[in-house]
Amino acid sequence: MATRFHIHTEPGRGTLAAADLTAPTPTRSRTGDADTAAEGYFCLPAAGEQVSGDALAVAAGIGRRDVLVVDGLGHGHDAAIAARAATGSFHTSLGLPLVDAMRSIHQGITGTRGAAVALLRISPSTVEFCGVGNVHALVHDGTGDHHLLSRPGIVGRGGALVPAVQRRPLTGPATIVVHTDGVHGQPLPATEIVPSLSPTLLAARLIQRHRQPRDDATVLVLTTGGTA
Ligand SMILES: [Mn+2]
Repeated sequence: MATRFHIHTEPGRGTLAAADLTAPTPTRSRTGDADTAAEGYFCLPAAGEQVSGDALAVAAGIGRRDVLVVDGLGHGHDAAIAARAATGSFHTSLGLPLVDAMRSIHQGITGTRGAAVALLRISPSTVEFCGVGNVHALVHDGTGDHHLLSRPGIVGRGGALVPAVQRRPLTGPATIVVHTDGVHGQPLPATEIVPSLSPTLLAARLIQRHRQPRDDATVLVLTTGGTA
């Protein structure tokens, strides 16, 4: 039996519906904002492909979530190998500052075709972002909409990487959207972020409206309760 059911309909645009099936004792109570910290995502392969060369991971720790969104160069099997290698390196570098975690992923996937990578560390009061290549992130909170900027480059290719971290304080509840360039080639316009939707429905709405079928497509939506 579903524990939550969400439905959203717009005239002429169809209906989105999602059912959540959750275990009786959610592990997310460890994050410190148990009632409002949630995630929803879609990760789809390019049209005609069996596997997606994008991947994502969310690791919940004490008072924070660590997030990876990776877009293996191109699409298909070899892109998926790069994305899987990045996911493995992400999990072994969870305790590190984001810049060091990015460098560790860079080393870990050298020899693959390379990837665009975004790392986020989200607590109720702050979001940190470290991105290299075309993965976009946007924070919507009470103060407005804020794009988080990636540096150009390819993780796993070439010499030393020079990643940088952007920090944003969060004032109250926030909705954070991270997406690869298979969902809108550019950063999504802030007007597309509808924070009243559940994370799963918002992710569904974004991928339904903005997916570019020739590429793998990933959108991840995270909500946070803030410090209030
Ligand atoms: Mn892509």
